[in-house]
Amino acid sequence: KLEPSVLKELNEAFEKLSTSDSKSLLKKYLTADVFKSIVNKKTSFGSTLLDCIQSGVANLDSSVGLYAPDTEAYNVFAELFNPVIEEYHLNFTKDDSQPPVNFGNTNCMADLDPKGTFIVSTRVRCGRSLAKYPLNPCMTEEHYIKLEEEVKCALGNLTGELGGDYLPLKGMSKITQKKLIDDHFLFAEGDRFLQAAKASRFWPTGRGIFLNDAKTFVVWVNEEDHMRIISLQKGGDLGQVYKRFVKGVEELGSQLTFARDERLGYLTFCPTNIGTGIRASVHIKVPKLAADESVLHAVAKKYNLQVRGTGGEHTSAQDGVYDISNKRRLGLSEYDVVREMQDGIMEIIKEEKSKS
Ligand code: ADP
Ligand code: CIR
Repeated sequence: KLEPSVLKELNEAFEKLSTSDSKSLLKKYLTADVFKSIVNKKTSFGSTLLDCIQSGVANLDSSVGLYAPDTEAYNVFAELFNPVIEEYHLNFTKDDSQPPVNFGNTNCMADLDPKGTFIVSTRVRCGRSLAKYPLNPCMTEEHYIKLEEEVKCALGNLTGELGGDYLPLKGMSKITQKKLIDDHFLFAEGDRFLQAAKASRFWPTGRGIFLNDAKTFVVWVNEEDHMRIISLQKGGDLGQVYKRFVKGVEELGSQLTFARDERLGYLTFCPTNIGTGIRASVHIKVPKLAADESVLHAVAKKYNLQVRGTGGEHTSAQDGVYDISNKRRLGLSEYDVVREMQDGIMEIIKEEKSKS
């Protein structure tokens, strides 16, 4: 049932990947046996294995290299997704299940740096898909337009601290766009990993950003995921950031139905974002630990944290500012995910202070 041309491309892709020196999880887990067992499968959306792996094959420097072209792909291509998920989310096995949603007591998150010595800013975001729309590679131009309209309407109902304006990317001046990116509010453009995954079709149609008046609550529409819900502010007060985040997610969740799987939790385009969808990060300066970046990475790993550059994923640090966040988002509750980041950052600050 697979078109011969797709099968040919898949065989070539597998050959390219397996003879490469790619360090991606895709290469590690797409063994000859797994390939053989899933190469002919298709989801009811018509997605093939090629749709899952094409980004990692085109970009051999991918760390993961795998995307879910539709929510069914997690199941249909489970033999590949499961081991990738297990390693990325630090031991979430195929027999494990995401616990029920639990944001916990929002008063329990702290100010991680009350004197403002280390932390420049704090951000908590989650990825969400809307259950009634397909994911990026299966979306039509009309889907993008309708989804944007629906989310815009929900955002328009936010009031008080969360109230603000939606700015579509279409028609936005390059100057405004660049400023929003430089200020860390807006997603970047032209991500080659997403482009190769067919996630950037019809760009900029349907894409945009919502900002509350204080610019502390942000929602991205139709970038990598249907929605990214974000709370951020200067300094290290994770307590304030988390409270606002939970409020925003709950208010939007009362108006929109998010795609959720019983075992895998919230479903997103990238398998690294499933479960809670949460990445809680600080922009932090730890010059002593970062004197040798491999030391910083090793310390972060000890606390289940991930280090990124100042401009986000696949960027480098500017002026010694690193983005450090929780790595896993699946297998533990929302509260525990953010606690993992809080506890780890406190330890990192302790280690920085103790270095002479
Ligand atoms: P995501 O967080 O959505 O997975 P990125 O890693 O690309 O995606 O980051 C998106 C944007 O968020 C980038 O501009 C990045 O600099 C910004 N960002 C991440 N963490 C923080 C933070 N703690 N404070 C300010 N900006 C941040
Ligand atoms: C990659 O594989 O490098 C890209 N597709 C992005 C993967 C997401 N990375 C992450 O650590 N969350």
